[in-house]
Amino acid sequence: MSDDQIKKTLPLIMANRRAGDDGQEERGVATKTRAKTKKPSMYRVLLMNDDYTPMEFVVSILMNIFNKSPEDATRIMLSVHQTGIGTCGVYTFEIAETKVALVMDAAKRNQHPLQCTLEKA
Ligand code: TYC
Repeated sequence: MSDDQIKKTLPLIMANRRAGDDGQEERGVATKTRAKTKKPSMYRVLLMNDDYTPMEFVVSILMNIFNKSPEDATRIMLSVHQTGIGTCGVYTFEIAETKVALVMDAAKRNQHPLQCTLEKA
């Protein structure tokens, strides 16, 4: 670039900088950051004790639907057996609702009276 070209171009560059512009065409993209999503409400999925559902069935439910290890599944099942109720996990509403439906469906298909519900965490 010649000295003459620099003299002509520099004032334009400075004007663009003052305007907060990089000299490129505007595209209407919002660049201000702001929280656009709210934290979703969370729901506890609860398992109820009963006198008839086999312990092994409850452990398999906790492993297969709630992705628990055999050790955690056994611990949760025994806690429900001893106290009457226990938490399988805490999820967003749609996931909690789906897991409750999967448990109730498996219990029904296997003719066990196992009950599973959700509550707001
Ligand atoms: N109480 C059941 C039994 O003795 C076992 C059981 C545990 C059932 C947890 C339901 O959510 C439950 N076979």
